[in-house]
Amino acid sequence: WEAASHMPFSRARIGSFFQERSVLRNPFLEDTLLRGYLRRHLPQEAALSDLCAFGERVVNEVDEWGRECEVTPPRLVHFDPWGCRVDHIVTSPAWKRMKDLSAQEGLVAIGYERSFGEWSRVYQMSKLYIFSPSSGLYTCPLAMTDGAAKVIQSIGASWPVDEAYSRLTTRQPERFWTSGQWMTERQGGSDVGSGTETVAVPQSDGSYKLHGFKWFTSATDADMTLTLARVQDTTGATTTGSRGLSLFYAEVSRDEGGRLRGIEVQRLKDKLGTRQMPTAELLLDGLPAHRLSEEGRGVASIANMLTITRIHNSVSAAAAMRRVVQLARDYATRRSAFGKLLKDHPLHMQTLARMEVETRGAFLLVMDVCRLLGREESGMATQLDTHLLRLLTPVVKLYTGKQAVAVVSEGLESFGGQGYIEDTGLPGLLRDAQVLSIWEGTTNVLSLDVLRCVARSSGMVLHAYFTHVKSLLAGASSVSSLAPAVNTVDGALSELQKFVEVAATRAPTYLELAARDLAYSLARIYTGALLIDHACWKGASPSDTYAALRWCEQDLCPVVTKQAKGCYDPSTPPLDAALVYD
Ligand code: UCC
Ligand code: FAD
Repeated sequence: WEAASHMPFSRARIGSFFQERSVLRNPFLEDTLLRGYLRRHLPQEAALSDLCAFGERVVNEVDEWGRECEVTPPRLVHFDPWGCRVDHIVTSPAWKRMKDLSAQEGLVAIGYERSFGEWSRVYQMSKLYIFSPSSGLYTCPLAMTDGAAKVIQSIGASWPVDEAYSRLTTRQPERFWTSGQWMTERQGGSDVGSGTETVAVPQSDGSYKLHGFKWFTSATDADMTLTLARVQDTTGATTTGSRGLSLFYAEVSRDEGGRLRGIEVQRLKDKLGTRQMPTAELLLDGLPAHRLSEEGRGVASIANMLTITRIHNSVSAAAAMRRVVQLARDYATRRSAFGKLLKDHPLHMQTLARMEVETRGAFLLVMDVCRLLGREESGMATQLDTHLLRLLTPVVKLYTGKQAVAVVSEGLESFGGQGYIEDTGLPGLLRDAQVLSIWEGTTNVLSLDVLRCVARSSGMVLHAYFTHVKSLLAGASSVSSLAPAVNTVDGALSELQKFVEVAATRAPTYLELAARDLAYSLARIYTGALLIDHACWKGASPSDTYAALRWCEQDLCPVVTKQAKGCYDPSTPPLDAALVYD
């Protein structure tokens, strides 16, 4: 026994070294760029102190609830003990607390109260940005709730959706409703025009009953939903394609027997991530509904919802990057390897600095789109703002969705093996990031949306883009420390402009092949200009300049690089196919 007590390892002893964990601190105070951006654009004390207090709440209260949502995922109870079909989606107490918190904190309401005028959306999204990585994915129902409120507001919040609008945008927890967004069916989530089989049968009172099968419905514990269906005529016929789709509003309610009215929950999805949140397959069997759009205008009418949810998606993407960087840089002050702390290894710092640059770029791009949304909603938007908002919404969603996966993955690696261990909470960040490029439009589908809006505006959205980037650069022309970045962005912009002129004369397949690289080029150039612009602000720090310079070291205009290599020539599609199926 005497000898064993001096042994560092024995049955009762597992060694004296235990690694200190990384500590989450107030995400508002820890984020210099967020605070700088707000000091520049929204310096009102009321907003800043609310964000700071909310940051404390996130650390001290909410983060633990988010964890609880992750480890207590929802489950589906099909039958009650007596065999009656009930289809109860049982969620954790923490998930329910998130709903109350969301109302109290005004996470949707702020966007509609507009207390900060054109900056109200920036304020709201800053709050969601602080909340998102700790929210147990509650940001998903909030995104759809915000999107539904936006659709209702745009068509007019009168009967039958007046009550819904007031509930979606309230701060009173007991009145607060969330909304679903049921678009995807088995045949198509991207191509909803061809994929939607759900039919709407007109009722004598002017309402409808929906019959169909919705293949993915997230946060299915929602109180209401917006959805798409085809109106049947008196012979039972419907119009095919997108032109046959109309937009419907339905409440999720139960009859006296406790059964869902017109809905059966087929099953909950078994998902890679987003496990905190129920995602269900739903059979609609006579779901009572009201048509909100003109017949055949369903896709165009739900587009407002898509804009909002895509912006929320981008906020969550930037927030995931920020969270992993925040934790990784803290960890680097606690973990030693090869005789010194990780923070003192230049190569490790270079890795974290690259993540930081990506995160800063994503943040500024996201916030700029929120700024544009706020301007549009407060009646301040110029034609240029409106064009930019339309163009940049798919761009920011697709770019940040992809970058979130890359940055979060790198972030996990910076914890070594611990980054792979479930109960650190880190793997969940990566699993949840992976969905950001899939739902709300995949990367390719959104790249094609960029082409769609360019074509439908006869190039006006691109004109707005070029004009705005040039104006951002003009403000930096006399700042010598930024000259390399300004020159690079300026050069890339000219190349892009030439590409657009040439591409306009080519066959549609040419543009289709270039779509993703075009979207990336739009994202990188615009973000470069935003980083430069932010670095010119009088309150900026040398790190802001450094971030802009580093961002501009990458290929800012991949569409031109690839074009020069013949990547979009008519010969490539058959070669691509032959390669894939070799
Ligand atoms: O995934 C989902 C929910 C996930 C959970 C929520 C997470 C939120 C974030 C949380 C963060 C943690 S819901 C399912 C989402 N599904 C999609 O996003 C569908 C993806 N597919 C597309 O976006 C396609 O491009 C379609 C469905 C829009 C294509 O449909 P069409 O019918 O072929 O499109 P058309 O014919 O080109 O356009 C029809 C009309 C046109 O208007 P008009 O007729 O006036 O010319 C278009 O200009 O719709 C208009 N339109 C748009 N308008 C189409 N897309 C847009 C747009 N993005 N903005 C404005
Ligand atoms: P597909 O459309 O079959 O796409 C397959 C692949 O083909 C993709 O890579 C896509 O980019 C590519 N592709 C498709 N068309 C083209 C093209 N023209 N050119 C080039 N490439 C193309 N939906 C809802 O409606 N409501 C929800 O609440 C909801 N929640 C979800 C939750 C989760 C966790 C997930 C994973 C999905 C959810 N979805 C929801 C569905 C989601 O929106 C769709 O999965 C998504 O839009 C893609 O549709 P799809 O699955 O049919 O893929």
